[in-house]
Amino acid sequence: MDLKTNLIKYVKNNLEIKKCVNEFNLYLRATFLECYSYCFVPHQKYEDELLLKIDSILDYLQDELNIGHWSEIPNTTRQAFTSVSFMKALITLRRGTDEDTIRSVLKCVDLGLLLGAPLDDNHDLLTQAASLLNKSLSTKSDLVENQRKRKLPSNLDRVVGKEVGSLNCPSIECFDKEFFKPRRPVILKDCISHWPAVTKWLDLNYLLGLAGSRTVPIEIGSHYTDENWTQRLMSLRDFIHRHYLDSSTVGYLAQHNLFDQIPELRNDIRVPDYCALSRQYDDGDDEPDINAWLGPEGTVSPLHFDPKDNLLVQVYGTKEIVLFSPNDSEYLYPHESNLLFNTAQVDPYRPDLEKFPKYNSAVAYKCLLEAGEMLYIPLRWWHHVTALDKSFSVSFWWT
Ligand SMILES: O=C(O)CCC(=O)C(=O)O
Repeated sequence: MDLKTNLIKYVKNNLEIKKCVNEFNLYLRATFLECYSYCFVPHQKYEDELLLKIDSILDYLQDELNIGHWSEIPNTTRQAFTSVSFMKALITLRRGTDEDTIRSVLKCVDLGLLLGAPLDDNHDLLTQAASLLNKSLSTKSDLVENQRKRKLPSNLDRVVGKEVGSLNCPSIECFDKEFFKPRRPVILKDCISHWPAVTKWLDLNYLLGLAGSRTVPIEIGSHYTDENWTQRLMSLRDFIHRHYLDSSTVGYLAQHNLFDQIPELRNDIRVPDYCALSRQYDDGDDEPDINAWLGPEGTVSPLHFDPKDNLLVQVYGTKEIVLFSPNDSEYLYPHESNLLFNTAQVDPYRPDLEKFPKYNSAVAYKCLLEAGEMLYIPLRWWHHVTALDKSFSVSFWWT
């Protein structure tokens, strides 16, 4: 059976794909319906013309997605992007199924996953489509050497502060009483030895085989407050070759929910039991927000805080981390802009005391987070994170 027929088999309710027509003006509506009927009731071959048309709909939607803050974009617009990306995949596959075409279709499906939103009745449509397309690509050209030798020296002794304590896999009750309730950071050891990721992810060829052709967002530049910092979409393979194995231009796959995008990788990790604890009375059982952080030595996440409790798990590599309590916020000089209100102006490694004199009153906590360990970062605690070598971390934000 051909790829297109297989993709169509994932559609549980094809009327839902059409529902997004309400998003469009008369002209786009007619264009959409033409493409739709071609996908589901194919008659003649005129893919090139239809591809131009479907691209015009995607361009229109992309403009809509770029207006205003991401959180204010209606879900229906994002769902429309999902439907149209899927249709573009179907139309493109009518042209042929050589490797280059499949790669371009996979890119289109990944953009649908990154910018769109799951449909209600066809929730896994794009995830399943991406997985099928990925499997049909050969991976023989991928083999790379797993070089992880280079390690930067730690600069933690530049920061005057207290060491964060550590415990070997404490009980949930102990963690709750000693750390979660009082909101105290701690390193938890020996909690992830059962994760398949601990061994599997050390082999880059495993990651490349599973996800080398998948499109992921990469932060380029030393850190997100830097002037030259930018974000780019690229295949995981290109990221690994250009910014990970060769780290002359630092690139960071940072704070990305890779595990919803590529569920095969989700099978390699487990949600820590500590995430069952809740500060809320009603819904303590939501899945945490799970994010991947993959990068070479030298990635820096500047001093910032997040609104949720966090377990930052170090699958491999070492990170050095400096933390401050929320009580010290005024000594850290948060940026005044709305966008960076949770990011400090002070750099704890090089504090400019003339500009930021109150920093002298801040109390720093610091630690090295090694492979196999997780750091509990209580909500609103400030943290500054530097990777000393090639590193893969997974963060679990919850409550
Ligand atoms: O590992 C990093 O670079 C930053 C992690 C982080 O900021 C987080 O998990 O909230």
